[in-house]
Amino acid sequence: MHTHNAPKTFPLSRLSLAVALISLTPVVAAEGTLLDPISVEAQADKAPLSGTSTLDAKTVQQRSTATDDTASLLRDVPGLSLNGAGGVSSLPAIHGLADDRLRIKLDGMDLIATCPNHMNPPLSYLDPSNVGTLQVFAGIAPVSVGGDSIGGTIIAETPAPEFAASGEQSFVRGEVGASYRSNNDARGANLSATFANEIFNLSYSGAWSKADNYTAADDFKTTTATGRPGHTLPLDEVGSTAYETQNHTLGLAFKLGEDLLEAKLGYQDMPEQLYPNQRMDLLDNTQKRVNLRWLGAFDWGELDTRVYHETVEHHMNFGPDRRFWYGPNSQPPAAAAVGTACSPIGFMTCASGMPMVSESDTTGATMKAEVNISTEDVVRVGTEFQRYRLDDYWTPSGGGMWPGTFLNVNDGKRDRAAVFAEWESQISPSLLTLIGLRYERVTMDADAVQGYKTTLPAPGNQIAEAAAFNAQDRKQTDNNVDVTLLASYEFDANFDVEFGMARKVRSPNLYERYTWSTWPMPASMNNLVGDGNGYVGDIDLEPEKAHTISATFDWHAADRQWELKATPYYTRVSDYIDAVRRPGWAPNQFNVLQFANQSARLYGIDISGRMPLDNNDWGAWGLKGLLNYTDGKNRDSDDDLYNIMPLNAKLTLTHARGGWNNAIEVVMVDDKDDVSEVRNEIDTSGYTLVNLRGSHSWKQVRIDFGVENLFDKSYSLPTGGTYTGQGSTMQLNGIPWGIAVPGMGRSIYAGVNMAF
Ligand SMILES: [Cu+2]
Repeated sequence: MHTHNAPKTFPLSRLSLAVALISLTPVVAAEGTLLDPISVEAQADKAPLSGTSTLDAKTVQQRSTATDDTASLLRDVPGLSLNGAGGVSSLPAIHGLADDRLRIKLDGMDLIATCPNHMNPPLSYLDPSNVGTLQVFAGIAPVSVGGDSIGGTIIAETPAPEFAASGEQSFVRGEVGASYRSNNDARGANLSATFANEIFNLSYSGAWSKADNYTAADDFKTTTATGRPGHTLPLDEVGSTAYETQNHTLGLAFKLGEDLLEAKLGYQDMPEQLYPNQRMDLLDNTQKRVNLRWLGAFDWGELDTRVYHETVEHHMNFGPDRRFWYGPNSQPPAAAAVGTACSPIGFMTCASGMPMVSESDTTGATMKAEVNISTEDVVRVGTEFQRYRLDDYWTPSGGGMWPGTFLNVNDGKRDRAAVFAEWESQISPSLLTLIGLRYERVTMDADAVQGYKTTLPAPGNQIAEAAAFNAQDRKQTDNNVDVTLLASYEFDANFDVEFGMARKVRSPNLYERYTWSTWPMPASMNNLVGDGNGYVGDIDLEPEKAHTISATFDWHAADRQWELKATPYYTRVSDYIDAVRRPGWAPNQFNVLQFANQSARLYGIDISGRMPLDNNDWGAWGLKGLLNYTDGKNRDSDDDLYNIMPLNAKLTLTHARGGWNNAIEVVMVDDKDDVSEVRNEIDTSGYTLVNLRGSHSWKQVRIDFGVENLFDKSYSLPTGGTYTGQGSTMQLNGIPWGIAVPGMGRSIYAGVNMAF
């Protein structure tokens, strides 16, 4: 296989603190077999230093059958956890920092979630079956892969274009696959096809998936998991967790000597993604993107140039579980369409719906040069531009939400311009250093707003608050400077240390600065974290500034047959954007909160290791382990930070023999009792889950199967937010408070992939 792309365009393989690289596309190797991804092996010998960890690709391949949520493929990365959201949109958190605090790039594009609940984060546009590589900088991300973020970086790429080897014939290749998961009746199908000769590559990949609501474990029935007495959903069914989505990518690439010219078109049509921890459901998301790239090779190094454009149209309203709430034994009328007005009938109450629209337009350009100054020194310089426009508006419906259109963010503007330089130096055979500097200017603005009503009387003080917002100067310019210092030292063949320190800055997003209404109904529509509260923005928010120190201690066999890594870290964030109370705040209920700059600190440690156990007649046996601990505090209020994953560990027994790759996983999570008081975050109990995974590969076919949550253990998601998936969600406290989102009960999955 010829990949022009993978390791070459990613220059930091020699040094990068706590990098995990996952390569999970079942790429078709030259012989036409479904082998392990080539780039993992290529990466392994290019990653001699300790902090670079490469996940076992087979494990992750198996996982891609078990999920439609690409972020969940990262579950085994040390230091990473997932904040629950919709079924295909969970938000990765690295060392306690999530969402916009991380830099997440998809094929080099910095995509922005266009939704007041961030329902469409970057990884939701990538189907697991179309992932080429996923790279995680869990420690300190170099300035060349960071920017406008204070935590780690995730770099997701679709498969790199392949070309026929010199003198060889053109080829057509592809793969088709299907999967099924029992718990939520999730069905998926994927297809990819490539035609290529020596200089030209045309590729298509598409995937579709659909799932019903999932169910919690059996014994949840006795505790009324979903907390709505009389509701006709079975008591173990977790409301508002169904989804359906399809993603398509069309690629064209030309290999011109050592240069690569690439065009990728992406399209997503997501008709439905319901949300168990938001008050609204995604009822349509359409994304279109164009991405052009030129990768040029020169005597002095290489130049990577990219321009991209993306449009998103995002619609929310009530999905089926919110639209009606029932008396005993009632059923929803078949004819009731979402969005139409209706009135109470008998026991049944019917919500009139609330249409919400978010539209955005993103244009970006990046240029990055890697210059080989000498055999020991590499310099990377680059520049990035991004222009983002957002309209967020809610057309009239009933219940006080009329007669006009509510402008939540009106012509929001967020523009970034950045330059960076970094110098990587092999000072001695055992010492490698990297220093980087980045300057970024973020300019933001928004136009005047109005509520549903512009004449008195109007609910929620909307007229006065709109007037106050409109009277303010709304333009903001932030000048952000990032600095990173990294060093790696190889003590001997069995022990390496990497050390890093960084200053990183993130400007607020448009929802944090420009949402303006304290009326509980609109405020509760603006919620980026899934805790059920309402949020109000502040134009004068300052950018978050994080100072981090981190190290990785890496003990290993000379050939890495076994290894043990520990990464402790400490981050202090000034002007951390947290929430503070507003008048009327009370415990044990949902509240309207105000975004505010606070001081925060996070620290913790990740420990990971693996070792071979035995190689006998039954196959090769091994053990892998992972432990994560994070503690986060607001230093101003002494409150705990929201959505910090409690102490957790995972032990995996692995087995390989012939085409077989199998695993038994034990996932252990501690009680969550360090919770955010201001957000009335919910405690969750500890739990242990067991998963079984199996896989067999033949020459052209691979099957994956397994059981997740084998013992059907009932548990609540520690970072899944608050359950708001049913009922009268328009009233801030019209739904019961204090229920965490239940985790999925036992699920059996199976999938097949066939190469042609
Ligand atoms: Cu949304």
